[in-house]
Amino acid sequence: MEQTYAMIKPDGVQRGLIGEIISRIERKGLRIVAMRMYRITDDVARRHYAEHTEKVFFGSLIDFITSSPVVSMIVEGENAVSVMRTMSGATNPNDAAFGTIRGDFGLDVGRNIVHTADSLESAKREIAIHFTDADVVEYTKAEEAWVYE
Ligand code: IDP
Ligand code: MG
Repeated sequence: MEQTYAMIKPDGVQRGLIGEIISRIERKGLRIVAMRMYRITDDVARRHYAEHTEKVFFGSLIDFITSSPVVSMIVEGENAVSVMRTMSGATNPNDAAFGTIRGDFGLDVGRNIVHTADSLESAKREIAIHFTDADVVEYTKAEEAWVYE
């Protein structure tokens, strides 16, 4: 089982998409093992998006991600990292396929509703930024016998 990090960004929360997004994760058969709603601090935002420090959009990205609450999750399942990336869709919602979260709900690259870790290494780094070990709940879901062969 693999763990990935996912975040419903401020626009997803403000647009009332928390339930929709969590529902898609659940319907896929993935397991949420940690979840928290909070306002991201400037320091956490800068660490989360450290790879983009030099980008022209970095300032507006930090302002946006700290502007309103987010919902952070650790999602577990087979190939969870790539499955959650596929579920999110392309970074620019205008290029994202319909059926993906960004493709179905977004129109602007700066308001693309969700963040999902792009690799196992990023997932580990991001989980460590947003959660402690005590936040993680280990359990099995009865349906998993019907999700995995
Ligand atoms: P990702 O979220 O699909 O992994 P990244 O390239 O890691 O995409 O970019 C991080 C976030 O920065 C994006 O989700 C988007 O919100 C924002 N972003 C990326 N490129 C641009 C841009 O060209 N203009 C404005 N915002 C951008
Ligand atoms: Mg990224």
